[in-house]
Amino acid sequence: LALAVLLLAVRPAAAQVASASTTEPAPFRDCASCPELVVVPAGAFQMGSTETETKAAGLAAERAATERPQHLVTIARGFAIGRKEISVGEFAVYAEQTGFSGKGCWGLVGGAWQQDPAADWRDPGFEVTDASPAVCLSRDDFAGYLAWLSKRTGHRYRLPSEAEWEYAAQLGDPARRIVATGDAAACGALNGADASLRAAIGKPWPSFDCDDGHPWTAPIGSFPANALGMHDVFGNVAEFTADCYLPNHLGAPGDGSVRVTGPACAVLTVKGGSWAGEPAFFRPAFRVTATPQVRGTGFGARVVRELDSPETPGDARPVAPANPPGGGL
Ligand SMILES: [Ca+2]
Repeated sequence: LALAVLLLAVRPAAAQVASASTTEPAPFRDCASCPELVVVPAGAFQMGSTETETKAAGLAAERAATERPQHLVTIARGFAIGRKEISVGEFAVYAEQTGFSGKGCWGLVGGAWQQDPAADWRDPGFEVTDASPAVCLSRDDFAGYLAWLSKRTGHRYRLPSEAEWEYAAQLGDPARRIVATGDAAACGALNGADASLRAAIGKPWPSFDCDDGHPWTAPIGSFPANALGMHDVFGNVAEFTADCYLPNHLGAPGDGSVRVTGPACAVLTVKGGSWAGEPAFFRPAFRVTATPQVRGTGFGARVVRELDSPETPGDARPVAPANPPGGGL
């Protein structure tokens, strides 16, 4: 009887916690070498930034204008998103099975971005392991990986729309902790441009005044997860979205769908800032551009996997702790 009373007393509180978006859900995945996923519930948010936010961040006025106007976006259907950025180990399974090859990559050398025709995702110009985020891959390269993953699992994998990415970034950091992160705390929160990068390139660079231990990419998941269980949303690698880039949010869709300008995008929107990103970049609303074919050491991606029903992962398996991502089939 005492136990029953206790359960009755506890149940309402537990239900409340489970329904709160800040509860970190259990990750799942569709196969042992597939990316780990977390669920992003349906909801609505204000996309873009306010003048107060960009002024406080010290963002240049012309960049700030790209984040406006702020507008309401309703995400009617929940989706699953990568718990971490796509890793070298995960991409290697695809590359081995399909014979993928692609060389040539933009890297930061001595404080300037330079194209290295010999660099690729296995050898981007700094040391990487299976646990590193996959870089030196274009949006088109990742599209091939996502199509292969969809065929292999029977689920629809794709890049997030810009709105989906920004929604997950906001929902994962409801207190805007990252936005408020200053020089002292930044190096424990994310892999951005820092003292170790300045030392590695031997040149001044806009950066945090602290050392996060990673001049280039950090192994995925090295920094704390957000409230949705996602790691490295800000920093590490900037992430491709499916959206064609437009210079501001005028006329942007209100339903979270992909923004398109024609049959193919000339330029895409990239989100999140990278290891080379300066402090003002690490905000949900920040956006930069890339062409669909460009490969760079600061560009990577995170998967979206559509849910079979609005909030359930379907037949996916929970993640076994002894089975790390990219650890083989
Ligand atoms: Ca860093």
